Amino acid sequence: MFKKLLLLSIVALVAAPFFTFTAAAQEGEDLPKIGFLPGVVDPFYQVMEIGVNQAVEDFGLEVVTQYPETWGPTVQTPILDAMVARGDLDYLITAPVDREQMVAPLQAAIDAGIKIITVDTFVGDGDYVNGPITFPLSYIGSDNVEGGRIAAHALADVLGGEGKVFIENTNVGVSTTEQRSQGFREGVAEYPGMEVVGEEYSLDDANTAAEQTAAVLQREPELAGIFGVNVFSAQGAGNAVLNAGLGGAVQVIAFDATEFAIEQLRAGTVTLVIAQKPFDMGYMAVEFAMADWRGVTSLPTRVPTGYAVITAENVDDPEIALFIYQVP
Ligand code: T6T
Repeated sequence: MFKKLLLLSIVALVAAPFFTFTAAAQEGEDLPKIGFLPGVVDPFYQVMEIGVNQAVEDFGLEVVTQYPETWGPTVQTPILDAMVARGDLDYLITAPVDREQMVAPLQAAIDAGIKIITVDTFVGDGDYVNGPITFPLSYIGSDNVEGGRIAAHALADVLGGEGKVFIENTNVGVSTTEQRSQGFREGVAEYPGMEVVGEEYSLDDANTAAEQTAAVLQREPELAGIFGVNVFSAQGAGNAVLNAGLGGAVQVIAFDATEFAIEQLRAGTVTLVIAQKPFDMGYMAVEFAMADWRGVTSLPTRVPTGYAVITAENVDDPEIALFIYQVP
């Protein structure tokens, strides 16, 4: 199975599309101003910002970046409103933190003449052609249902297709983590000997995730595996397993390749780390803004960016290690 996963990771590496519509700005060219509004301060979005900044530099643009301190519409909405009120932004690259609740604030940005590109997360159902929400130019991000399935098959592989498993999630209403959970449940359902015995929501807080996981370890002494659906849920789950002295006995699959997750992989607490490609998301979103600015009218409304699947066996391969989220 690990061979299959490795193959999958290589396919994912090459399958990610790359667009080069744009060249550096010409002398005297009128240029757009970009806003970047991520979901929260975390290594995933910090690497995405590196991609945004690289593209902004390559194209000679200006960007205004604002980070919400914590996850949620009540924190992200006023920041978005303030970015709209500035009156000088042409494009907003953003990860909406709730697929329903961020629709109205984003619609207000559109009404003010700002074009939207969503990165990582989406609004509505993510189908910006036939879905309920079609105003964003594009949605650039991972295929999260597929990510959840990769996690399920990896767990099934180490567990021999048998055992009770648990999902440590973040918040209801977040497009990415909902889809990861969905994909994971679909994957687990393919193994008659496996059962999902619970799912908790930590509100994107690693300490809460650790407490919730610790309680599940107490309640379910036969628990064999855990899927941590993002940076903080995986971090909390890994710490709880370690504190309970169950490192290596309860398998943890970590979504998001932070340096902490990689340390836990090397220590044997985490079995597998699923890396997304936040740099690509950020870079391509700026490219799309520039392409649109210059008159390209057929930009894809959905760009899946692919994964790198990191195991103890391949973590030192430079072509894989490239996808670890390194924040200076
Ligand atoms: O997993 C990423 C991101 O894809 C998700 O939408 C929210 O959580 C992260 O930012 C990691 O903390």
